[in-house]
Formats: sequence, structure tokens, C-alpha cells
Amino acid sequence: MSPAAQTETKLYPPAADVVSRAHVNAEQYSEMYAASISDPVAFWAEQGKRVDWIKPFTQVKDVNYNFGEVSINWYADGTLNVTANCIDRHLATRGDQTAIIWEPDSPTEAAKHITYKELHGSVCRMANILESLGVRKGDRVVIYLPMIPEAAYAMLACARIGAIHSIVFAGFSPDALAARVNGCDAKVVITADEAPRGGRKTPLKSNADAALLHCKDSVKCLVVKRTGGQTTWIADRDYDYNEMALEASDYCKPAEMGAEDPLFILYTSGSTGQPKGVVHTTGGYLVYAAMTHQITFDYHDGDIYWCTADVGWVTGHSYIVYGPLANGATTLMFEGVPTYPDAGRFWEVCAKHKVNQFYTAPTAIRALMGQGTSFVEKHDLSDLRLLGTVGEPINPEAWNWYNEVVGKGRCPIVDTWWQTETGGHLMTPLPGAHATKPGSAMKPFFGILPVVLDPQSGVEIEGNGVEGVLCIKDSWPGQMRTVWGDHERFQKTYFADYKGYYFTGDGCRRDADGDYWITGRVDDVINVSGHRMGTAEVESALVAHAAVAEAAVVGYPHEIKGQGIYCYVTLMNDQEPSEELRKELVKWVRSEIGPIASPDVIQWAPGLPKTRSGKIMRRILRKIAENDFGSLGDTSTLADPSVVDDLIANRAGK
Ligand code: 6R9
Repeated sequence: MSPAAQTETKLYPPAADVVSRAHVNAEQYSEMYAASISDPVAFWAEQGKRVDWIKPFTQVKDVNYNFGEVSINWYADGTLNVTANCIDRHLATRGDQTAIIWEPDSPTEAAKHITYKELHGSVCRMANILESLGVRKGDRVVIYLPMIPEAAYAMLACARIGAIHSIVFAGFSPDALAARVNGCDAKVVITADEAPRGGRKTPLKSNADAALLHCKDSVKCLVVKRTGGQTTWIADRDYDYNEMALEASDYCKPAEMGAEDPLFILYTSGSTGQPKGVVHTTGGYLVYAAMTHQITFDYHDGDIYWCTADVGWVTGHSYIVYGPLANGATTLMFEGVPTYPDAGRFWEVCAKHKVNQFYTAPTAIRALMGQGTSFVEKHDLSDLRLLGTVGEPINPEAWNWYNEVVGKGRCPIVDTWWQTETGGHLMTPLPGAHATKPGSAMKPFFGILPVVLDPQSGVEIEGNGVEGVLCIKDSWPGQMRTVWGDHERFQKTYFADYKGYYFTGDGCRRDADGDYWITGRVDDVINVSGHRMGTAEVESALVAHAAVAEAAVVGYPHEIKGQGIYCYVTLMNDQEPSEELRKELVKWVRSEIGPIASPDVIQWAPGLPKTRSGKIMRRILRKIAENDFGSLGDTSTLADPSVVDDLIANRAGK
């Protein structure tokens, strides 16, 4: 993010019609925010009523942020079922309303409109199928599906019977899938024959076959028909969803779950080691997802809402499925990509389905911006009322284009900052309450107390016009509860560096007006097209190749992707660098992790800059990748400073 991006101060106040329709205006925000901070228990007890409880809670909040004894509980003695809230409670009033609009990859294939009644039947059938495969309360189910309605059915079917789902993005490789199946000891993997995307097909079932070779024999595979493409079939392991659905009952009783029973696990990248399984639980998560969905997007009954994320990411969990459905919304699910068949697809879909709220990632906006305005202008976007972004900082150029070309200057933009760990938005302007600034996440959501800490001392920096690391002072109901199977790692990652706070891993600036700007990760996590990746993951994939002795990976500014993946690779003694080997390593990383981890740059490095104790000095590698040689800082502690000269002289693409 360029420094200019953070000094942009032009204010875009909300228009009068936006304010008058909004659930929350400026005055209400101030009042409610103050109340949420001064008496969180009363505030969240009230918000807890958004959800129908089987047994109402009497306890609201029980949280301990002390390192060594971290424990987070919300509504702990209440019981509920997520699908009773996302489906059953709507049946009497909106059974025939569309719950999910499904838009397929190809515009020539028909869209589907699935009503709440139909959703109920399909979810119950899938729940009964899972039970017939032996899945019980607390068991884990891995979902590896394209963006098809069955992905939502599968999530909700798990929630119906109290099973815990773990979705693996369909772009991940068999190895990544196997690691996640084994990581949570899943009983069943739900997949499809193939995943069409951008006119191409990913062979999901064969990927699952390859993954399952590395999993327990007892893992079953439920296969949804998407394309009808040929798949191999292993008797007594593979089950045909479409055939079983014909026989399955369309009623399944919702399981009574404790508020703190896990709802799902979602693997995400950290700065060290393998991805960790973020655990979200049932009651608090649903309250928070529903509340943020309604208020941030100013969702009203009858609106058509579209979030372009994949359900493989947290955004798809909270803002395609759980939040919208809890609110009885019509949520659009899109199987394709923004540029297929051309760069007008998003706008064509908005016009076709009369979308009111549209939520996407800066990387998509930047890519489409590069294609010019004609693709937008062809389509009638007069139903759009609000635009949202998520996943990475948005640069003012992209913000302005989104505002002017897509929103015609009349749609507020909500730049929502949050994380897999947070379950829902933590900072965002609210459309009827706040003026916006291009690139700023502006204000904390209700109940959220952001603090800016000095990175070295860990002391809170008071006042405005300050910068540091971003921590959150107290808990909120949507917060993750633990790392699956590793509570120690949970505490170490989020509560060890800055005692008494939740550490976000992001840096931030509070400007002169007290508004927040996220400046990017302060750890070894990079953000490539809004996808989070640990540099350590890419490094371990590289060194798993026989030709590679050592590798160091950093992010560098990339025009479209936000950050690109820059790899410094030291080869084994007997290996010669070549274009062929470079291509092979790129292919290798793609197959080890998935296409989203494709290295953008590989630089051959005879040596890496290390301290005398052997620690790679990433700061220096980052600077070289950024082409910023003037500010390498102190290199005197390096074991061999000449390494740096070589890396600069041979910087890739120079
Ligand atoms: C929801 C999601 C989380 C990381 C986060 C931050 C970055 C997300 C942002 C943003 C600036 C925004 N991030 N939203 N940075 N402005 N509006 O993206 O979750 O995949 O876990 O990524 O993404 O760095 O820490 P996740």
C-alpha cells in the first residue's frame, strides 16, 4: 500500500436517502457503540435475541484473555440449532421466498432459485444421508465442493445434526486436502465430479481420490454430480449423493446444540508451520454473523444480496451462508469468475438478478478496472444500493473506480476489515452512519475495542495520528475459540506477544480524525489476491523439491494481486539454474498447495542473508523484492554481508 493511500482524506458522507433507510444512523451508532463498550453484557444479551434459542441463555459472557488460561465463552448455557435459525424459523413467513439464487459458471446455463422451503428439504435430505453414512454429533465432515447449492446444503446439513464441517477450497491440491482431512480426523469427504470455473473444469473427485490415498481407509466419500464427468468409483467408499437424495427423507430433526459446541473448523495460514484449524462455535458466531450482515450491508427484507467470495473462505461462511440466511435474506451464490466469459460478468449478474448489495475483493476490482469502463456501462446497475470490499487494503484508485464507475457515486462503500479468526466484521464504516475515506476501514463495530500498540514495548498508544500494531482489547461473540486440537498454539499465536489483548497480526494507523487504516500484516503472512498465505508454507513446498537446498519467500507489491509471491531459492550443489527448472518449481508449488500459491518470481540465490545465529533476515529480502535498496537498514549482523550484494545485482526482473 503506497503511503499516499493513507493520507487520502477526502470524505464521502452518506446521502440523505441512505441515512433515512439505514438500520443505524450516526447518532444511533454513537449511542449503541458507547453502550456496547460500557456494558457489554447488557448489550450482547439484547443482541442474543436475534437468534431463536431452544433453551435461552442466562450467562452472556465468560472470557479470560490471560496467557496460559485463555478461554472464551458466550451464551454458554443456551442451546440452539443453527439451521432452525437459518431455515425453519423462516418457513411460516417466507417459505416461498428465494433463499439462494445460484448463478452457474456459464451464462448459458440456467440460474436456480431455491426457496426456503426447498432449502429445508434439501438440507434435511443431505443431513439424513450423512447420518446414514455414520456421521454423528461432533464428528467432522470435510467439504470439497464447487460453488454449487449443494455446498450450502452440506454446511447446513452438518449443522442440522451437530457435525462439524471443514471446508477446503476447491482450488486446493490433493495434498492440502489430505492434510485437512487428517488434521481433523474427518469421517466423510463431500465432493463433486468436477468443478467448472471460468470455462475450465477442475477434476475434484480425482483430486479427492488422490488425497484419500493418504487418509484412513474408513473415510467415506459422498459425491455430488455437477458436470456428469466420468469418475472412478470405489465400492463401499464412494456414495452417490444424487441417488441417495431420491430416497432420503426430507425431514430431519434439528439437533439441540450447546452455544459453545463447534460449528465449523476452517484452516487458515499463519506465520509459522502448517495452516491452523480455526474453530468457531454455534451461538455467538451466529449472533455476530447475523448482526453484522444486517447492519454493515444495511440489509432489508426483500433485498437481493450478493457476496462473490467462495465458501472455502470465511467470507463465504459468514456472508454467503450463515449471516444472510439467519436474516431470512436472498443470497446469491456464484460459481464462476469475474472475467468469464468476459470482464462484464459481475455486472451482467448484478443486472440480471437486480442485486442491491454487492460485496467483493479489491483484487477483483483492480482486475476489472484494468479492462476499462465499457464492460460496466453495458449493464443496468440501477438496483445497486451498497458496495462492499474485503480481504486486503483497497487502494484509492480502485476505491474511486468502484465508487464512480460501479456505484455511480450514489452507493456507500463499506470497507470491511476482519479475519477468519474474528468470524465477522470488526471494523467498517456503517452505510448510514459514517462518511467514508477511500482505503480506510474507519470505525469499530459494536463491542469492538481496537487498540494501537507500540510493537516493541506493547504499550497502548493513545490519541490520534498514531501507528502501530492492531490489537483488540476485549472479546466479541464471533471470535474464534481455539485452534483445533491445539489450544496451546491458539494462545501462543494470539495472546502471547501482547499480554491481555487479542493480537490481530495486522498493523494499523489511527488518523487525525480517529479513523482506522489497516496497513497490512506485520507477520510472515502475505495476502495474495485476498488469499492469506504463510510464507513458511510456500517455503516448505519449495524445499520439498529435490533440487532445492533452501528457500525464503516474501511478498512484494503487485498491481492486481495486492501482493505477489517472491521466492529466493538456493539450489543443491549439483543443480544448475535454468528456465526449465524455474517453470518446474512453479508447477511443483502449484501441485503441493494449489494454484493460488503459484510463485510470481523465483530468484536464484547462491546464499540467503542470515544472522550469525542462522536466522534469515526477511526484512532485507522484502526490501530487495520491493526494489527498495536504499533502505536495507543495518546489515552488520549478517554472517556474510556480500550475499546481499549478489541478491541486489541479480534481482529478478531488473
Ligand atoms: C475476511 C478475511 C485476514 C487478513 C487480515 C488483513 C486482511 C481483510 C481487510 C484487510 C485491509 C480490509 N484484510 N480485510 N486488510 N482492509 N478491509 O479476509 O479473512 O482470509 O483470514 O484474512 O486480510 O491483513 O488480517 P482472512
